[in-house]
Amino acid sequence: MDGVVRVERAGRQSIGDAEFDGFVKLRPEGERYFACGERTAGLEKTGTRQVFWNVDPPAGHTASFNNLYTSIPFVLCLHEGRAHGVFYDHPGRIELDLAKADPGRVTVEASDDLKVYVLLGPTPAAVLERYTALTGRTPMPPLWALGNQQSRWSYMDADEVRSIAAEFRARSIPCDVVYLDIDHMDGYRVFTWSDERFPDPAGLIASLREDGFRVVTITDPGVKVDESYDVYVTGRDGGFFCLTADGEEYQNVVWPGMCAFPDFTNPAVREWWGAQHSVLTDAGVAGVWCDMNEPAMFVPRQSTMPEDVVHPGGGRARTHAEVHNAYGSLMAEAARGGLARLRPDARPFVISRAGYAGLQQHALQWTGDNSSWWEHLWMSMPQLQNLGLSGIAWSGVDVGGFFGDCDGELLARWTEFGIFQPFCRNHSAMGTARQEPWAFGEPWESLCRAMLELRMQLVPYLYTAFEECHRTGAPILRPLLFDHPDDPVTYTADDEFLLGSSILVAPITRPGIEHRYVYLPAGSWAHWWTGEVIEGPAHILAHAPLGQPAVYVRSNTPLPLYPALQHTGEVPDSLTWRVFVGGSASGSSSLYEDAGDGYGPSCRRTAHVERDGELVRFTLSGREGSYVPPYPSLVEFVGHERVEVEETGQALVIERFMKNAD
Ligand code: MIG
Repeated sequence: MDGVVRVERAGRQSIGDAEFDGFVKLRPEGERYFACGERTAGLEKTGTRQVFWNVDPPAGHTASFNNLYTSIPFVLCLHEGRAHGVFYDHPGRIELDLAKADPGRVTVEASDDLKVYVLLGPTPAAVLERYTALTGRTPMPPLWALGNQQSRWSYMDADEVRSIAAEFRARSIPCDVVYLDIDHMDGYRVFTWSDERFPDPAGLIASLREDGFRVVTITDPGVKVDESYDVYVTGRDGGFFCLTADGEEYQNVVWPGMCAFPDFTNPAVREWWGAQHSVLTDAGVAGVWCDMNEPAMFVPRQSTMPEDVVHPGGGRARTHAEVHNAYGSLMAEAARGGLARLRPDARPFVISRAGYAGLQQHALQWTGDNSSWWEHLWMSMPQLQNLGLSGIAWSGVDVGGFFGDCDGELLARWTEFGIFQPFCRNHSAMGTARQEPWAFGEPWESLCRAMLELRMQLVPYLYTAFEECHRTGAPILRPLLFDHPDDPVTYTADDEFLLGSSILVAPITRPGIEHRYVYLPAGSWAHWWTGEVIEGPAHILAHAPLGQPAVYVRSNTPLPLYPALQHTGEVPDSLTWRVFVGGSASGSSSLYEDAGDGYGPSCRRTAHVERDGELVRFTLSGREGSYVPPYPSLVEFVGHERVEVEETGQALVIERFMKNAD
């Protein structure tokens, strides 16, 4: 593969900008490290030791926790503005010392099966393109997956689900998806429905669908040991479960009680597991949520599978120690394959908690059980940025926090952040305060509504960013350093981020304050709420009262926006290119559109703004590709400068021109 070089186990080698002595990477002074997958603490990982071993961490993980649910042993290295990546490929335990023990070295501990690859730069974008060429790209999501999503452990029965959905519509709060957690099942038996609580899942899901909702259900890997349960019996008879070192079926306790665990390393097991999803798709379930797939065990408390458990693998047996970190990805792969076979015309939607490098091919990742703490709102930013730098671009944290009690201000601020996540879902644990957008009354409900409306406006912009990611591996929510590797100030600016390359977001993550420091890198930045233009690089103090998060857009760069729909199934009456006018630089952006699901035709247009003194020239290219969206395009100019607008694009209708000339 072009630009991907395997490192030899022994001997001195230089590969692009990187120098190795065997698997020891020699560190030039000043080289800095990022990525490493799902982490706590800040963006930069220079001078740390990183452990790669998937666990279900105890509740309330803090910055002192190292490894969480997924393991992606990939490091983005930056030195003097040039980037390269190093991928340590082995699905067992890996530990990396990133110049902690010795500032001159990066060292690795792993089994003999380890392979090491260098991904050449020189830009972070080139590194990510190569890394995802090697480990796989994020598939295109169905458009509905970009909408707002609502979950709770658990909405207990069909009536509660109906009433939650009805509240969203009655209160005009956008929502596309409702989740069913483990209580939809019969005694937590995976691929079953509770007769009492969900007597008619197909009827329920069909009526929600008429209101524009999709339903996603949870699945866990543990299969209840029960002679009268088909999934268990067929799994056992097929030899599909993991074994003890003595060759017995390996069993442990999870939600259903004593369980057996599928050996997802075996392709036949993945196929069998995938086929079980018909119980869900027959009822109209739109996607699946793979939980507990580290895998998590209850005995001993919060443990994982013992290392000597055997994965027969359909011929090539391996110990659990050898494949541990891959278990979650393999479960997600089985789910995705099942959905793709059961519904070949629909894009599969799979969420996973656990996984290994390459998980992005199979599923999006949510970051598991965070807490309703301001600290965890803060942590979400570096966490998602490092995931994005590690190939996992489709990601999100539980909005409002999972454990503990949220409150109105925390939910409002979390939603101000959450709408900029590639995956935007509010989820919370049993026994905690309810945190649906209306749970805390006013003004919080209106603040959440306004933010979710903004999310819906951003859908065309986000969808285009997803398509770029799908094609090139570029993260959607990305650190500033991804676009500005020449500017070392961006290396530490981890409490703000870019969404695509045109929008910068700097959330407030403390209660009671409405100002914060923001770093704007090179370029000309317009404030979303006032249109005021600031030339970067600049350190500024932003005023961000509730309802007006600090959001900046590259000026003269057209942003494609929808009206604020209630769900993505509504057909917008138009698409608007909003241009924040300011500065002299020109700007371009593209728009990707298709039917929003399936694998049919698509189209792309490019919008371009040029400045010529007071003149603003907007041009819109014709469509490349045969998809024709069912709505016209408009252009809207926002700004404080005195400008003249020249109309040159053919398909262009200028509807609004907000000129604030005085
Ligand atoms: O042991 O299914 O991270 O999102 O709500 C807890 C119940 C199991 C953990 C998941 C969480 C989910 C919960 N699950």
